[in-house]
Amino acid sequence: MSFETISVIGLGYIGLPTAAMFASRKKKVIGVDVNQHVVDTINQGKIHIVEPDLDMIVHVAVTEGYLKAVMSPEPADAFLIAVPTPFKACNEGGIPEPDLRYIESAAKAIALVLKKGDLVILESTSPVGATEQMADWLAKARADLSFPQHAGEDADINVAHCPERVLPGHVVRELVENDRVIGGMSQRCSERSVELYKTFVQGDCVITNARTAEMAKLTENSCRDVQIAFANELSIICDKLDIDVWELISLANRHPRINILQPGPGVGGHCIAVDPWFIVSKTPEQAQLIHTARKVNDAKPEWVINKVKLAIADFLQANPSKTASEVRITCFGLAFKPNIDDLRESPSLAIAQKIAKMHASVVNFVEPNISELSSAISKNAQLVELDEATNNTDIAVLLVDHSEFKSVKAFSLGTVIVDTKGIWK
Ligand code: SAJ
Repeated sequence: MSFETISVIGLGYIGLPTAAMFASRKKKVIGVDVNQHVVDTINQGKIHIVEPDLDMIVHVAVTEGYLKAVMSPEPADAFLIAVPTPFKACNEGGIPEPDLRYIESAAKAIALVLKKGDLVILESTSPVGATEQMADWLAKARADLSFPQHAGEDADINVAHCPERVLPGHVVRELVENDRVIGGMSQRCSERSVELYKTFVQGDCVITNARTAEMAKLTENSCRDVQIAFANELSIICDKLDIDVWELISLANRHPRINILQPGPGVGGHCIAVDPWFIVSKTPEQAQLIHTARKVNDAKPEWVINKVKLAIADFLQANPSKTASEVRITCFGLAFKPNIDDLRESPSLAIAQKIAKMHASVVNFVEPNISELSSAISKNAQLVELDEATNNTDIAVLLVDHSEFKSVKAFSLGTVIVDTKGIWK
């Protein structure tokens, strides 16, 4: 049976591009989101997130009638769940547990409209066992239908985990080109999922089971987290030993089997700093290295703040006529990585805010990808243009390697630079 109507639950950074890709292949797509503003924006043919090329695809999909957004699920042949899986708050130093409440409410909402033959795919990054848990929620809500955990290949409803793996900023291309891991709860679940994704995916769709698919996604992001932690630890060691870490890494990377990542102010975003905890919380005894990497990366912002404190002390020593409140500080970059406007879970933003909080006068923030600071961010801080900032600062704190910053040639004499990305060294 082919998929005439496809529903995507959660129209965020993954759900909306995925919905748009199906719609661009002339499938009827019903996007579902609990946020009225998101639904209205999409139905006007616009988007509420920043992602290159997505605005155009959504505009065409909506105006041609292939994509519409609604607030509660309607019947469809396939449902893709792309809702957030944050972790629950925990005490400092504790191990955060994943919070599956959005998956649970999505499952309960689609259960109402499920019919025999439908396919349900969990795309949200999830701890091992979440797909089985979701299938149990569905089964509880619909005793009249059979599910793969009980009926296997003969189930009325097929269920799979197919994790998204696209890089923000390159989502449209990566959705089409990346390989997909397809973790069905039965062989038939996997085969039906492959059939669905082949609507637009040009990469390979590789079949496995749901638990392995869940772990594959967590493994990818944990691997990156561990590698970044290695680079961050190196940067701290090199600082102590008075060695330029960026030169060191570029030398080591000349070895044919070495590829060290880049240090920075910490690890941000909603994936790499989150997903490893899903492994650690499930297997705390076994996941020693992954846990340590998380701690190393989470500790980096505090290390940067200490560097800024030392820079202020150095500046005051060199300028004894000045008081602390006269020191002009500028933080360059607030986003969680270069050339995007996304400030969520950004170590750079956290550092900049902490500096503003501890400083006795207003701190300048430069972030070329946003036009204003929200009131929550602007406490003791103001957004300034790059040119204005470089000429009027005593302490320059480089937090993100945005392209605009790479062309900065020089600061006034005496400016103390704290460069977390190695572009102004
Ligand atoms: N970072 C460094 N040094 C580096 C590379 C990155 O400090 O050498 C930092 C970045 O500045 C940022 C954080 O790590 O703060 C994460 O950035 P990222 O570009 O590594 O990854 P994300 O979070 O944008 O996207 C990741 C991707 N996963 C992998 O590359 C394994 C993407 O493919 C996933 O789909 C995405 O997580 C996700 O949604 O899980």
